[in-house]
Amino acid sequence: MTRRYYVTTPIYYVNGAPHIGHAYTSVAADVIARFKRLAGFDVFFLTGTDEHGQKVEQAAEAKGMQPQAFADAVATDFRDMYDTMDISYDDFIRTTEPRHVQAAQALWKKLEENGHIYLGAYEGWYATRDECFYGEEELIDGPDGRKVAPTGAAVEWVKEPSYFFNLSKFGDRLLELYETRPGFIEPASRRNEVKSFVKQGLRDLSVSRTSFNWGIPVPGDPKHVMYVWVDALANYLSAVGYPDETAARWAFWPPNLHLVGKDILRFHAIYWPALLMAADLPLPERVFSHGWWTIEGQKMSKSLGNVVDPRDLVKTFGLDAIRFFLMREMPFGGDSDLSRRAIITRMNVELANDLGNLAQRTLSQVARNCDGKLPAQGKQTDEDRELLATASLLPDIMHQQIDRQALTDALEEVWKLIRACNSYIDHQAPWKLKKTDPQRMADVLRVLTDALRIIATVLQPYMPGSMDRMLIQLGVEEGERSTFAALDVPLPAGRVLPKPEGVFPRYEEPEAS
Ligand code: ME8
Repeated sequence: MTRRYYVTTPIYYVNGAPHIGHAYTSVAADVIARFKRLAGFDVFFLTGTDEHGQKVEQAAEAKGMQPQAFADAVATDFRDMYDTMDISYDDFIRTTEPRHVQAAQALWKKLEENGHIYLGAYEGWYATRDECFYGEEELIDGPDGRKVAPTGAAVEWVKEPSYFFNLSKFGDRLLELYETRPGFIEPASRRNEVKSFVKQGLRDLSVSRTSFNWGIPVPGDPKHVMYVWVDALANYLSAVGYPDETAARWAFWPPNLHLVGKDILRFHAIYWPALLMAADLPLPERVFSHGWWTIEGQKMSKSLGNVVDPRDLVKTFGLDAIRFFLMREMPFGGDSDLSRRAIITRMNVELANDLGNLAQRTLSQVARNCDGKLPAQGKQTDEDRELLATASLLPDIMHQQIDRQALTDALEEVWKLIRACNSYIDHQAPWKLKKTDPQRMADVLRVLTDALRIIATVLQPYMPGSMDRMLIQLGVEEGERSTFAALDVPLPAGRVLPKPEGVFPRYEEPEAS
């Protein structure tokens, strides 16, 4: 039986251009999706755009555009960013698509049928920037003394007829969920925040709005549009064919992983499972919330003018350097800072020096001293065996880390091996063996090319383009690198390798003029 894996990113608001925060979550999900594919899973990787709601409507208005035309333009820009970042998504869902509108309405009807929706009136605070209702007690003092949301977003007092979802009835079931399936929310520190929020008691959730109409009409009462978060969360269902449980993709339900930023954990760890329980649907396996990027020490914001477009970074530093930096710099789950200096350091130390030089030294010696042909696997010393044993364990160790979303630890594991290979090459000094013991030289170079093959194979999810180039130089053909299982078959000796070329050049700062 094929094992399935369903991973999602948030669907991003189309109120503005894509930035590095969006790219980050998507690259992380991409690494996971690519890794699971290599491990032989049938993967469904979903991403997309969140196009309804007041925030998008206002952004369109500010540009003097109709919301749909505006959403079309920004969604296209997101896809362009995804192409640049080489994100291997299987589906890109837009909440204005008919398939999504139908699914969201079907979910609504199911909730209604099950007696979880009632008509009332909402009176309270709303932050359009967060598209979130806040209780009075959650508000804090803003810089000008006015009350603002805990996120700093402006709030307004809203009073309008509204449908409600009886969320308050789900508190105990949610707490039971967190107790019985601790892995449902990761990391643990955030699980505790969610638990204490739920323990304080949940209010019913306002799930429709009447003061604007850029949204999905409530079935049977089109004066109301669905609250944008109920609409948005339903995307995870619509993309797999809900409510048609005979749809081929329905086999992927429930998702194995919702990857989100910490800003939207509440929606995914509280509202979402409650809505699914209310609709009698199986729950996702896990919600993982990662940390926050600041830019050169500052919060990224339009008003500070420091919003980073990942495409600009790619132009300067190259795609894989940026993908690597994003995954390496931020301990997955923690917060981190994006700075030019830090990118250059990672590129020069870890990519150019550690990995790039290892490959270059090994391959240039094969080219020069082995006639450009892959040496045969020879007689192995204890040192050889130790290095190769560490290498062959790598895919499994990393797989366990990837399943815990420990994407940074998994990289660290590879770098341990890269450093071990560098010590090995220094210690064995194959360039000296050339004269004294050419057979041993060939054996050493073969140990290194075998270790490098594993290194480059497991790094493909992080840096697909560069690892492709490295694997080609190592003489590894496509079918020999598309699954971890292929690693069990040694490459034939004597294979002619292409001329080696550096994969990771050092980054030199352009001279200041
Ligand atoms: O919240 N650092 O969309 P959104 C790290 N439409 N990640 C960041 C980031 C930063 N500085 N800034 C943004 C929404 N992100 C809803 C989601 S899902 C059913 C609906 C990433 O456009 C992070 O993943 O505001 C965060 O959760 C997401 O972008 C918010 O994107």
